[in-house]
Amino acid sequence: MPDVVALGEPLVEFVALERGALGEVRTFLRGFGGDTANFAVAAARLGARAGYITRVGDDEFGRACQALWRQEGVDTRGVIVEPGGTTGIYFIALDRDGRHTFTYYRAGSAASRLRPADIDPAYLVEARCFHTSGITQAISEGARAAADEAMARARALGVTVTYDLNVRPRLHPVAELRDIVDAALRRAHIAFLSSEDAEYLFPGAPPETVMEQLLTCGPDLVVLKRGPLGCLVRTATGEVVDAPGWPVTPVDATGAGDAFDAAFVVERLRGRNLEEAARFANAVGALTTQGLGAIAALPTREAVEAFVHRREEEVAP
Ligand code: KDG
Repeated sequence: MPDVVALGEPLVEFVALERGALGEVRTFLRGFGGDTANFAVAAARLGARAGYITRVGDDEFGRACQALWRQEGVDTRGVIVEPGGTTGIYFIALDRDGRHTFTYYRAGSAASRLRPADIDPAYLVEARCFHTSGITQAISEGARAAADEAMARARALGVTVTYDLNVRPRLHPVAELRDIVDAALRRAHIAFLSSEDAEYLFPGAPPETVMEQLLTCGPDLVVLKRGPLGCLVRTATGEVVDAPGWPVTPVDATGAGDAFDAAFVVERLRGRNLEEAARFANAVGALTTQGLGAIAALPTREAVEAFVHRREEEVAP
C-alpha cells in the first residue's frame, strides 16, 4: 500500500549533451521526467512506498515509463494505459551556466486526457500523503478537474494533501493562475513553491509577504524553495524555519524542486521536525543538480546520508 501517491503527467526526457540552442544540438541523453513522476520516484528512492496516478499511451514511451516505475518500486495500479494514446516528451537545452530551457511535445498526450473518473477514492484512502501540482492542472481541463477532485477527495479522507505550484508561464497566463492556485491552496495542507514561482505570481514582493499571502488561502504550511540559498518554511501558526542550502556546483537543476518536495514529505512522514525535514530536503535538492536530467539524478537515501556526513566532517573543527 503506498504511503505517498502522486498524480500528474510523466514525460520521456531528452537532455542535450551539447550546450547551446536546441536546434543546433545533435546528441541527447534519453531519460525520464514529469514533475509528479519525479516526485514519486524520488520518494521511492528515499525509501517510501510510492504510487502514481496517470495515463500513458500504449506506445514505446508509455511502456518505457511503466518499466521504469516497476524497476523503481513505484506502484502502478493507478496508471491507465490508453489504447492508441501517446506519451509526452520534452527536451532540455542547457546554457554554459547550467540553466535549462524546456521544449515540450505533450499536447494531446494520454495524460492530458486524465479526468476525475480516473481517481479511485479506495486507492487514495490507503495513502498518508497525496501530491499534485500546477503543471498537472495546466495540461488540460480534464487533468485540472482530476487534480482538483483528487485533492478534495484526499483531504476529505484525512490524507495529507501537498501541492507544488510549479509555475510554467508557457502553460498558464498569470491572471488565471492566481485563481487556480488560490483554489488549490484551499485544499492543500502543504504548499511548495520556488523563488521563480513567487516572482511570477507576486513580482518584487519579499519572500515573507508571498508566504503570508499564500497562507491566507488555508494551507498549514508553505515552503519556499530558494535553490542554493536553501528554503524557508512558514506555518499558519507563525513558526518560521530558515534552512540554508548545501553549496554545490550545479550540472542541471531539472527535477531538484520535485526531489526536494518528496524528501520534505517523506521526512515529515518519518516523524522529523520541520527543521530536520527542510535540511534533508535541501541536501536532496542539491544532489539532484549534480547529474543531467530529472529522474536519473535523484539520490537514494544512502547517497544523501553519505553527502551530509561528508559535509559535516568537512566543517567539523
Ligand atoms: O520539475 C522538473 C519538470 O519540470 C520536468 O521534469 C518536466 O514536468 C516537466 C514540466 O512539465 O516542466
